[in-house]
This record gives sequence, structure tokens and C-alpha cells, in this order.
Amino acid sequence: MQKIVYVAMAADLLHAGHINVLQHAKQYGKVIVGLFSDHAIAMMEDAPLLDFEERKKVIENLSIVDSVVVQDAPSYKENLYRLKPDYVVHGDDWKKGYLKIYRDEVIEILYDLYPQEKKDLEYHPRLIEVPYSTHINALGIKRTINALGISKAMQQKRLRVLLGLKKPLRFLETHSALSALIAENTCVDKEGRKVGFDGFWSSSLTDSTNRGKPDIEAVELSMRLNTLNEIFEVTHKPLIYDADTGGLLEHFVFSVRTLERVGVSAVVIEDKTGLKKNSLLGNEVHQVQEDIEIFCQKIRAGKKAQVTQDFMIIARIESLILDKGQDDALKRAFAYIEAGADGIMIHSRHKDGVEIIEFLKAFRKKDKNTPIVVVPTSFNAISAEDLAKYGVNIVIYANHMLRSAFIAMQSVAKSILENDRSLEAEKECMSIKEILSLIPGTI
Ligand code: SPV
Ligand code: MG
Repeated sequence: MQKIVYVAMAADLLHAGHINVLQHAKQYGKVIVGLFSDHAIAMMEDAPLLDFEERKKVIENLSIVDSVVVQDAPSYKENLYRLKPDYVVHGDDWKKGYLKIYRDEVIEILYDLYPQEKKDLEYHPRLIEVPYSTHINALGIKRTINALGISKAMQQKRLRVLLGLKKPLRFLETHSALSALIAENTCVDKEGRKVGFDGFWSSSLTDSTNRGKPDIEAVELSMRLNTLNEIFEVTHKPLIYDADTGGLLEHFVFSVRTLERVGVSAVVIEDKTGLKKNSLLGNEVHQVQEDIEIFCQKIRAGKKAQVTQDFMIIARIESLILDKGQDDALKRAFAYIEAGADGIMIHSRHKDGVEIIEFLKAFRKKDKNTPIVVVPTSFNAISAEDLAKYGVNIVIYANHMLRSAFIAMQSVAKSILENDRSLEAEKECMSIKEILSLIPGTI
């Protein structure tokens, strides 16, 4: 009987490296590809560009592939115990890095399935590892595709796609194209996962501060649109826009259309009225919460104004900021959802996060699905992962790029004055060579 060979892959961008692995596998017998589900890929890294059905169509039509099954988790466990393959084939690149834990687990399972083999935790004779094709750089291919650009429609839709695939999503404040490039490209390897930011937050606070203006809706949409366009020109991740109160209902409907047209994925409007001040000032300043029904009308008008199915309107509740209590926050949350809000943002300025967790528990008891957004600037000791356990979908780091840039710039400015030259400040600066090569197309 023909031997069974199991090969797991994402195959988002099929290239010669995949074919190389599959050709190796074919030498050992019948090739079953365990195609990672969208969810499994999103758990390990970013959501795929092509969805499962699209990727499956490509793989199942390869003559070297005998059949395709879904692998619905990063772990091989379920499929290996079910299919009991004679061999598992993989590129040898997973010997180190974030995928190593899955390799270790595969070896353990193979010893369990084939106990007669002499135990060696580093290796199993039924695990065939194909030298990784170093000349093929999947990340490079992805970067090239990103450089070519993706349509605004695809970038916009990505927020809804990601919400359906993973939790939490991490969004980082970006106030310029450069800060967005940093947010887009920074990632860290964790056990079993490559973690990066899922998208951008266009903050009213930092967009105003960056222009030397207070966070009181003084910077017009037309000004902020310039920044958005610059960000969109060089990135492909989704952006959530902080529209303050959304302004008058009659004006908000135009803003929705404009934001939707440029490719913004979601707009957040907060339930305040009159002269809006930054929420973190709480009741130290005069701030007035909007009447529930009036705010619902604004949500309804916005939903009616949008053209696509993809654009989202997120209602931000300021009850905890203004010490109005949990009952008021919950009442508003359900009223706003009823009015058509696609998600809610609950804000708090307390450091311990107790009132946020209390809200999340009470809300999730009644509503399991509506996306919840939080901005843990004050309750910053709770990890995104822990917030997700309480039901949060999107965690926004709302101002950290600008705040950190300010400190770095101020320190360099001081150093130049203190030393009356720039030599000492050099160590705090990126080299000229690096900054020149930072942006593709410079040289
Ligand atoms: C912003 O980033 O502008 C926000 C979040 O609205 S907060 O500053 O916490 O109000
Ligand atoms: Mg704001």
C-alpha cells in the first residue's frame, strides 16, 4: 500500500519553495496537504491575503498533491492522530524561530504513533526536513506585493476580515507615514506566533498635538485627510479613525462618505456634545455627554450614509470617563448597538482597569459578538491578551508613537545645546546611511 505523506502549509503566496517541499514529499508516497485555515494562519501571524477557498483551489490542482485537508490550528496534533501519516515533510526553517514548538510537538506525536523508533527528542526518522530554499524569500515576495500596493477596498475590508479571525487585534497610533511604516513593519517572535500590529489608529489627540493644536476638534477633517492619504500610500493595514464627536449629524454623514472613500476601515465617534476635551482629563474640565437618543440618530444617519458593507461605525461610550457609572455605560452600549453601531469603544481613565473589566463582564453576559474596543492608556498594566480573555476585540495604543518621539527629540535638542555640538547626540540618532536606505526608492 502507498505510504501517506503529510505536508502542512499556508500557501498564501505559492512559490518554488513550496513546490520543492511537495516534490520531496511525493518521493515518499501519497501527498496529503494540510492547508492551514485562515484562522490558524491568523493565530500564527498575519491573516492571509488569499482566503482558504482561494488557496485550496490552487493547491488541489497541483498534480503532485493527492488530496487537501484543512489544518484548523497551528498544532499538527489533530490531523496527525487522525490521518496517521507514515511521513511528515516540512522545510527545515522551522528548526528555530517561532514555529519550533510545533516541530517539537510533531516529533513527540510521531514517537507516540511509532513507538518502535529509538527515542531522540531532536529528531524522528519519519520527519523529513527539506533544506529551506534560501534564494526564495517569502517575506521578500510579500514585501514586493505590498510595495505594488493593494486596493483601498481590500485594505478597508481587512478590519472585518481580521475581526472574524483573531482576538485581540492590536492597533497602534500613527500620526505620519513614517510612524505608520514603523507600526506596519515591527514584529516580534513569540512561542508559536509572530506578533505585529494589525492596524493603525488615527488619534485626534496626536493628530492635533503634532500640529501644535489642542485636542478640541480644532483640526479639520481636510487637514487630517492629508495624513491619512500619506499613510495609505505606503501601507496596507487597516486604519481606525478617531472622529471625536463626529460633529453635527448633518456634517457627520459627509465625513462618513469621505472616510469610506479614502479607505478608512472604521470611524469612532464619542458620545459627547459641545466643546469636546480629551477624555483623559475626565471631570477636571467641563465635558458634556450627549443625550442617548440624539447620539443614536447620529449613528443611524452614519450607517445610512455609508456606501459599502465593509465600513464600520464604532460608538464610544464616555460614561466611565465622566463618572456616570456602569448602568449608564451598559444602557448606552445596547442602545447604540440597536441603532446600528458595528462596535463599541468603552473608555476609562482609572489605572487599575477594574471598572473596564466590570463593564466587559456585564456586557459579554448579554452580547457575545459585538466587537469591543479599548484604549488602555491608563490601565496599561493589563496585557492585550488578558483584555481579550474578558472579551475585548481591539486594543488601541493611542498615543505612544508621538509621546516617545517627543522625548527622543527633546533629549537630542538638549544634548546639542549642552555640548554645543552634535557628537554626543549621534548615539541617539539613526545613521544617515540607515535613514537613506529606510525608504525604498531612495537610492
Ligand atoms: C485619542 O487618541 O485621541 C483618543 C483616545 O481619543 S484618548 O486620548 O484616550 O481620549
Ligand atoms: Mg481623540
